[in-house]
Amino acid sequence: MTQTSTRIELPNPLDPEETMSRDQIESIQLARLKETLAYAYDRVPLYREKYDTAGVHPTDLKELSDLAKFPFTEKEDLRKTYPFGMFAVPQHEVARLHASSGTTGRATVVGYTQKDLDDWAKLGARCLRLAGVKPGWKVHNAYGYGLFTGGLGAHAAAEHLGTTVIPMSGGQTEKQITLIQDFEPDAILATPTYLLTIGDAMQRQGLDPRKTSLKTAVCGAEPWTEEMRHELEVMFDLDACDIYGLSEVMGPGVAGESHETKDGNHIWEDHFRPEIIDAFDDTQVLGDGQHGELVFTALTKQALPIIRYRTHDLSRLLPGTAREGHRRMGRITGRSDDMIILRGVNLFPSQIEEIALRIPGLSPHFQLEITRPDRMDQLAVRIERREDCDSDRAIQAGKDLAKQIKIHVGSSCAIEVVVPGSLARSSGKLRRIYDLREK
Ligand code: DLL
Repeated sequence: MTQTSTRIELPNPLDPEETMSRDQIESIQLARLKETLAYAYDRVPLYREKYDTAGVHPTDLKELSDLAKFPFTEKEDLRKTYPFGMFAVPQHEVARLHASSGTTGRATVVGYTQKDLDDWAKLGARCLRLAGVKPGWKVHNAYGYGLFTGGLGAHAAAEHLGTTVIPMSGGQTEKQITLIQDFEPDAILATPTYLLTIGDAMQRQGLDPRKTSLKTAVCGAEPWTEEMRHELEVMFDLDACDIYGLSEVMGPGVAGESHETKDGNHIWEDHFRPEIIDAFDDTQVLGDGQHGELVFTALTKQALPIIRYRTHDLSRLLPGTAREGHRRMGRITGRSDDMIILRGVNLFPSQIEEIALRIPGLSPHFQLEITRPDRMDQLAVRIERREDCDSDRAIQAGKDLAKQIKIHVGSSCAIEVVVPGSLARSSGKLRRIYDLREK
């Protein structure tokens, strides 16, 4: 059977909450916050203990700013109560579990009631719609399926929007390429570094990623820069938009970016109340526009209420644009626990990505290695040259990179420009930092 090429424009209405004014959203937030605090206090012993110890009670919340009186929740709280100690509903009401493996310590387990799953799908769909994905499109989902929230979270979002989902999952790059060519998807959902891996593998096979059917990519789950957006957009000739989320707060879809404005993720504030705190002095809640650590309170979650969760993601809050009532978050510069402190200078992998991609001849494939010979921290940047850059030009590009890092970050480092294809490729969230210092 041959397919007709004419596409029917399917209805694609916004949720009414998407167009609410700031005042309307804040009044919803206040009502939901009151309910959430009381709900968590009544049902989760850890919240009750924390609030009793701090001398606060849910009824102390009279206005939104009173939220600052309540203690934070940390990943450690979920670990201490592993696996289900922070759940607020009996197990038979939990429709699904996810978990993050975490690099250290125990996994953190998160749970969802059916209503939580429905809300998650709805919010994820809002993100995809905002990114330009349309009902009726074919969507290739290359986020990993399984305990990671990326695969199933993005899957439900795409279904909710009314697309045809191709549940490819992460990895098996050759197969990804075959499916992209044979099924001709309109959009792809993948981490930015994995999309890069796919494009790179296509080029090595002599295929032109610009000739695929892909029009839109929705990328998230790891920090990426405007320079990387440009790289991916040129590589595939598509629009690449951001999507943000984290398991403890929900999963992908807490916030999403508009393909029209491409100016950062809008947080769905009818379901989440964000705050920015000073990452080094957590008693300070910062104003909009100021840089600090993102903290989220989920306003509607049943199975795992989460109040003032410290994300350790560094960003800032900005006024809404494409969805005026919902604030945006500035691009995440990094995680406070991913920050390399190099001889007193703070450095994030995203800064290296930004600088390197402005230097002709250097590719986005790089790793950072930190060592401590003679009790002095040393940073080495290992980066691949591009195919069209010969080794002489690569030497100069390496020197340029060292110079730019010195100027913009303030630290000196060793640069090794290596041949294309020699560094490990991403199949999901890419590990950039190799810290070889003895702990
Ligand atoms: O990564 C959820 C997700 C899946 C988001 C797919 C987007 C797309 P976790 O595994 O719990 O959940 O990791 C959450 O990933 O705290 C950030 O540090 C990072 N992160 C997620 N999205 C972005 C993004 C998923 N757009 C952690 N930009 C978060 C930068 C991101 N970092």
